[in-house]
Amino acid sequence: MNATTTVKTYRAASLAEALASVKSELGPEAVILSARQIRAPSFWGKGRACLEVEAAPPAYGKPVTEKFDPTAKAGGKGSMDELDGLRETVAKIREDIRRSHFESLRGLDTSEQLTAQLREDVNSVSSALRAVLAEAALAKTTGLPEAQVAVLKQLSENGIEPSNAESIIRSCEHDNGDVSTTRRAVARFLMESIRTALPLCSVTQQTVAAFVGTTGVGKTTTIAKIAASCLNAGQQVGFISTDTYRIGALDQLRCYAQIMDVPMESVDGPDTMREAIHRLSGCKVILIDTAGKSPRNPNAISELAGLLSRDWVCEIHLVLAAGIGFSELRQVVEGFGKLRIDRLCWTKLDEAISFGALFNAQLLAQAPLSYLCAGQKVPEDLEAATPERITRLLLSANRTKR
Ligand SMILES: Nc1nc2c(ncn2[C@@H]2O[C@H](COP(=O)(O)OP(=O)(O)OP(=O)(O)O)[C@@H](O)[C@H]2O)c(=O)[nH]1
Ligand SMILES: [Mg+2]
Repeated sequence: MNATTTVKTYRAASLAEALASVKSELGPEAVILSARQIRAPSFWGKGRACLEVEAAPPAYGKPVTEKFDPTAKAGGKGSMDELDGLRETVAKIREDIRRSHFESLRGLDTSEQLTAQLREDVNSVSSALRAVLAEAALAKTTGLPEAQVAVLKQLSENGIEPSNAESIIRSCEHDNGDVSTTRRAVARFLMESIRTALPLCSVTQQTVAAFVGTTGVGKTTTIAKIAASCLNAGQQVGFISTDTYRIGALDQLRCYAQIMDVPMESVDGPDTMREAIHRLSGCKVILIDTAGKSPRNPNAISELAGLLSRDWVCEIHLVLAAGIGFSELRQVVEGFGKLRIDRLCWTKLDEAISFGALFNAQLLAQAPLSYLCAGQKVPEDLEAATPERITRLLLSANRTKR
């Protein structure tokens, strides 16, 4: 063991042994300053591996409070009290950290374990600190009270665009309550502002619904799920596919049509569309599947608009995957907006880590939500959107934080 003025260095074969020496010499309140694995110097060369722990008596590093007179500068009694309060808090945090580390480090025998434990502790402290700083920054920029800032932060973390999240908080009736009171107020507000559409299985007149969106979002799969729900409700269903040039696309829908015994037509232009709808006139619900399009291709969208003439098509559902980011969402809503979107149909909720897009899209597209799909299984993974379910999703924690 080497001793300097206050800090002492202990070397031992294991951490437990080193800590025992620290405790017996400096007492149970000793402060552990560092611990590392070294090779003890030896006459024969590198020497054997051992642990080196630096420790100090409990008073080490404490501020010299007695001689410090803050009133000598500025602030008077108030700031002195504040400083005392701060000092107490810092001392308490340091004591908490020391205690928890002394106990948790006692059981660790190798420097790898020690390093891993310390890294974990540092990570958790720094993420807690980052969260506090983010809330403090939000409180400063918005001027909102603490409870509202906490809920605002949660809405933003769940993907609701920050300015939308702030509008939600400001639009709610608050009585400056705690976080749970604020959450309830936000939930009430969301329930009132989220608009959902009647599911197709409950339509009373013939309805022709087209499903549009980018490639691979789940249009065809969702159509099959909706068809099954309509058949279950006793509705006659028909399919129309406009995806005639892509290899396999027709077969995918045809396969569902055969399994469910649903009539299917394929069309390649406005004239054949009219004839197909006419041939399916016995069906209460006609579901049109379209090929995935890029919102940045205005020609493709115009072609689609020509095919989905409002003379025949009653509802256009924009199919969106729940994990979509805000800037992409804006592009998609803008691009497909030329078709005049009537409904927003959501897929891949099972893959999304946050659900704010559901709210952002409603604002951007000014259209109600129709369906929510959370899986690949046909027909099970489909539910009609309701304000209650969407509110619960919006107020749930971001999945990376669960
Ligand atoms: N995880 C998950 N996968 C889904 C969901 N809906 C559809 N899929 C899957 O997404 C993939 C694409 O689905 P499709 O229905 O072919 O998508 P599409 O929009 O018709 O694709 P294109 O016609 O090529 O534009 C398939 O593997 C589906 O099983 C969902 O809710 N969750
Ligand atoms: Mg498809």
